[in-house]
Amino acid sequence: MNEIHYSTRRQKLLDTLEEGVVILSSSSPQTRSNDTEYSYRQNSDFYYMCGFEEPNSILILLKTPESTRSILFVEACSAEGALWNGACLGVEGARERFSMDEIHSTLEYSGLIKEILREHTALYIDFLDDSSSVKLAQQSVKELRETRGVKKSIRAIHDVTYLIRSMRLLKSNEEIERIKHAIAITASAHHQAMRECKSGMKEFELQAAMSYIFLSNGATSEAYGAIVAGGNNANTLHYIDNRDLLLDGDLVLIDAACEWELYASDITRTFPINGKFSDPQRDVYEKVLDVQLRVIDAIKPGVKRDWLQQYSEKLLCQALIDLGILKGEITPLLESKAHKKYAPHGIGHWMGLDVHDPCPYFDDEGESLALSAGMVTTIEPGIYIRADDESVEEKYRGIGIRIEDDILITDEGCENLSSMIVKTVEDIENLMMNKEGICVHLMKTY
Ligand SMILES: [Mn+2]
Repeated sequence: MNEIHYSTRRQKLLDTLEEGVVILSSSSPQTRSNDTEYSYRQNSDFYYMCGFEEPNSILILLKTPESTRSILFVEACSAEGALWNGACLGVEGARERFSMDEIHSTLEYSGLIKEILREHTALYIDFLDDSSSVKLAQQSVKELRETRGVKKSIRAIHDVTYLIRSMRLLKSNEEIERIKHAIAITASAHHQAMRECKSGMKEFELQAAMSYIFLSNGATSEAYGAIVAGGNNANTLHYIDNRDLLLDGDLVLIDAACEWELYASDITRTFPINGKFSDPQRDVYEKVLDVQLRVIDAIKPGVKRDWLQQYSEKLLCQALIDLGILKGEITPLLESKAHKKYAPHGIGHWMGLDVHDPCPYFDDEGESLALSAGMVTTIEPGIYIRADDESVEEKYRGIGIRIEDDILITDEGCENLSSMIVKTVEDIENLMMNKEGICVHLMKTY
């Protein structure tokens, strides 16, 4: 992504405003414990508008009836900071790299924001932004209100995230390339987990095998905390302990994926620990896979998200009836939401800069959003039967299965961006038996 990308986005955002001041802050470094920090991750909305990855930075966009202006405030470099934390770009470095109208040191922000706010009537912020940049702006608004002779004053505060996240719904080709790259690395990692899996291993050993592939291919991070859930652990939807033994005869559900240059992937595969599905496992697995394939098949521009959800629930409910897990007619079962006991979560979510991209799911009229080309959604049906559920035949108890792929909506319909990751019973068993099969080798990207 180059500078034109970001300046086009800024212009597009400003085009939707009559006039006003937009303030966006970078993420703040987060303490993990005492004086150690989590690895830094830039605020996605901030990054989307300027591509700047350092902390302690602020982006201001201005619009008057006559003109627009973009101003970036960056941390000034110091020899002390460089010694401990490495060099930052600094004002001069940022001016060389980024095409903003103005770039200043963050130290100049408090003085400049007051001068800026006295020329405007509307302020656009992230309501959850509790950084000093917003607090200083609010303080300035108050001071200006108490100052005689100021011609304009801020009369409205708006949420800027809705505007940005509506833009984030439609991915550019460059964004899709980053998502594809994340998926390619994640594909290698899932295949490696299938190859290395043996009964008697610990869940975290599979996680480690995948992390090795993420890191050795240059992925900056996992896109989210990996779920490696053997046996009945798969029935805890957000299981992240990953410390149990993997047992012969059980399945393992792995929901894990990496982030590439701030863009996420999100993939789940479920496979037999010993390499061979038992008959009951295969029965449930093929039902989930069939639902997933049918839902993906239905994806095309114009289809509404809530229709997709209802369609998937209908298919899952029918699958549960076919398996004998639910008994009765589909219509009353759907109405009473009986299927939710075994298929409790949604069919998917937007994905992009965030693994759960916070883009709108409804339009301005409150209608469920219709899919259009350039959107990326996960499709991830699952069936979960707890080990202690005595209302279900014993052979199915303890089985938890989810299959998740990342889908790009195209003009013609859709493209499964993660279709290279094996998921039929035959392909999984072949890969686990031959350790080769359909094999995506480690890519050298460095
Ligand atoms: Mn997901």
